[in-house]
Amino acid sequence: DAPSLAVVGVTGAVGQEFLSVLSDRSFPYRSIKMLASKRSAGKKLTFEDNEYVVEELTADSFNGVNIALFSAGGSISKEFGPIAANCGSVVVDNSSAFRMDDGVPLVIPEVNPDAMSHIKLGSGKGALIANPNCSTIICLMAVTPLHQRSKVLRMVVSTYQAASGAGAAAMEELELQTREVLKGKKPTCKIFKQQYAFNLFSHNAPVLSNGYNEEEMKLVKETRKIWNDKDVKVTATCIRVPVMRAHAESVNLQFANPLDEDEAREILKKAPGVVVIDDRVVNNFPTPLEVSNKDDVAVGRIRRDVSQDGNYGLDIFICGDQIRKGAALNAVQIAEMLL
Ligand code: 2RA
Repeated sequence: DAPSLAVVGVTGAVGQEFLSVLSDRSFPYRSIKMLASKRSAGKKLTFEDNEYVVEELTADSFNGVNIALFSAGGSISKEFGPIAANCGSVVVDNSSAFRMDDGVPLVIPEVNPDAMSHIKLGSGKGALIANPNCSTIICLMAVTPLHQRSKVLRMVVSTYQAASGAGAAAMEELELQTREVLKGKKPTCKIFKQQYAFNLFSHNAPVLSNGYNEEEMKLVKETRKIWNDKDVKVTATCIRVPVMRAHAESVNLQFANPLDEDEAREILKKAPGVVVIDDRVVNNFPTPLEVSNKDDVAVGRIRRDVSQDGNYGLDIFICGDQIRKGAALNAVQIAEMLL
């Protein structure tokens, strides 16, 4: 029979998108618990014509829960993910807390479904499954089908990341700043220390001793884990841009064997969860607005890398909705694989 669900962090941007995706995809459930911090407990919300009261997340929240979707930050996942798993729940965690842990599958259903094939609902045994970082999901949705045809030796990624990746408050601040700047007023800078409207800046994640920020190293490490390829060379530069909810990524690829652009385009046209927007004549290529609130990742600017010999290199440009496929949709698709 249908599983009992829990949504942890239900009042956040991704938590709300979990509910939208569950409903859009008619995900079957026997019951659903809306969980959030003490601050949000008591709030009422309507889901599929039923009214729910948000409950405070506690160690007792997971009794009888079969699948728990988490998106409440790494510290909440670290504290309550194992508690839920020990209660027998299968946890799908959108935070970075467990992504690189051995034994925790890091899954994009269209890319590496086998990584979680050993996890079964109803076995009574709980489990942790990690949702990859949004920029990793969006990138690998397009690159993996190419990698499966001709092994990628090196990938260079430049990201243009939306406000939504920093949460609903960042989206609100981007809008507020835009209005303020247009009125000639000093922009309110609470979420980011600098002006965001009409500006862009290096991603706000902490910078590590090697000069990369955590967001860039997620792309490097998660790609190697998802592809189960510890040798693939990946480098990344992640930038925050004044766009609401969809990331854009420029990707340069070096292959072990030749892969020409026409073949690449045909592969991508057939790739699950991918749409090709690549019309040079009218200069029509993926944009964040075009993919916002949609499931598919869009790819274009597919061209041979002229800096490499023959057909050993390709450049492509990818856009994907950060809240949807970059987080909530991917997590719900993982949950669907448990049914
Ligand atoms: C960002 N990837 O866009 C992060 C969100 N998880 O900032």
